[in-house]
Amino acid sequence: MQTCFQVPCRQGHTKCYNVSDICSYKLDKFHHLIPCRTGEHLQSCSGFSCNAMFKCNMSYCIPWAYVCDQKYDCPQGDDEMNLCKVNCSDMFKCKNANTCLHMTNVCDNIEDCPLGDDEFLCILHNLKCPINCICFSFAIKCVNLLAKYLLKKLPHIYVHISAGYGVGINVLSDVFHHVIIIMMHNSGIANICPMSNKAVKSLDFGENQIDQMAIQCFFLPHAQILKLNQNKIKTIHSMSFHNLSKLILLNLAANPLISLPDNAIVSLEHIKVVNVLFIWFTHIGREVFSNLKIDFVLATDYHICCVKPAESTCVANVPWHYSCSKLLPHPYKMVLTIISLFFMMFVLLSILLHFVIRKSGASFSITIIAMNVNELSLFVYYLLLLINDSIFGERFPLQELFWKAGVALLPQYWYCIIPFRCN
Ligand SMILES: [Ca+2]
Ligand SMILES: [Ca+2]
Repeated sequence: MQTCFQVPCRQGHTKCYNVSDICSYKLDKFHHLIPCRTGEHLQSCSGFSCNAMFKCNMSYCIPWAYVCDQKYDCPQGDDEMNLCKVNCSDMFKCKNANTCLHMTNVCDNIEDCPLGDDEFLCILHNLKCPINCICFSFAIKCVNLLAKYLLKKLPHIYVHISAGYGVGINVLSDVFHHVIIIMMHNSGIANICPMSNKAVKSLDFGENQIDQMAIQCFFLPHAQILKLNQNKIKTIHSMSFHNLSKLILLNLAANPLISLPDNAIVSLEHIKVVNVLFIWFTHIGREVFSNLKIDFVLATDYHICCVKPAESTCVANVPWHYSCSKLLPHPYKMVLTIISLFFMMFVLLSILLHFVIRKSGASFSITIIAMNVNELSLFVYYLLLLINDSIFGERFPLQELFWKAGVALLPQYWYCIIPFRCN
């Protein structure tokens, strides 16, 4: 059993306090009173004088940090009373504190306020807003900006540039080091690779002329939103979206993309929303979303909904008659095959019987045989579907367009187009 060498909080208890803790009010990180949780060390303090602490009226002592912190610490609340109504007349009042600073302490490169707010806006002091831009505090918005007006580093954290002339992606590394939100849509940008910035969280490069997504294009370790919609991107490489580990939203809508390979976005471990609206893919990798916890897939082409994770929402609805697994949906395949076989046998038998017990003229024979051959051709058509189904198997939904355009369908195509039989 632990022996108490100091003053025990309660008689017979092991919890103790030092003599220096007497009448000293302190809270731990859970806002519990220490060292004696029930305050035995704060009794009989009315006549106690405080050493470098604030003395509550007729009571214990509290650290100065607890004074005017908008929480009542003294028994009568005098730590949050009159002395907190400080009015710094002709002086600078610090945020969340009762400190008044002389104006010579403001913007002197020394943080005098507890939160450093006396130095916060000084970086904008004497800063000239570039021509064709509007500046407000740390925000800058430019229209028809010429690159020659961006010659020095600027401290803005919100940057909106539209229709810039000669203003390339290099502004991120050369000018706006501290940018957190950058909007450069419709700025005539043709190339964004390589792009590096450690601060930026949201990037909008929509409606530009970007056509290439190079390997290892980005180094944006804090980026959460990346908009590349309405560009001219045709191909995404397997490592195009590396070093975007915090990305939550990727917008690729309305790009002339045709392929989304297996490893296109798997490195985006925090991705929640993928926007591929107005893109019609000819190839989608079955594993394109593997191990990703996507919430929303925004798509126009419903084929991508066939590979989304089960728990995520896909905006394009898969048509009711369409199977996400095979060309011939499993429950109907056997029934269709049996019916087709039955009709084939029936038709063959009908032709055979007609030859065996023929009683009518030649024209009637031709009509009967032609009708039966026509019926037989439908069975051949179904047979071709069955063969293709076994060739593509589970991959069919992702290769439907390839199938429609490829040799696999050619026999069916000619088979359909000659007698105008198929839709
Ligand atoms: Ca307080
Ligand atoms: Ca200062």
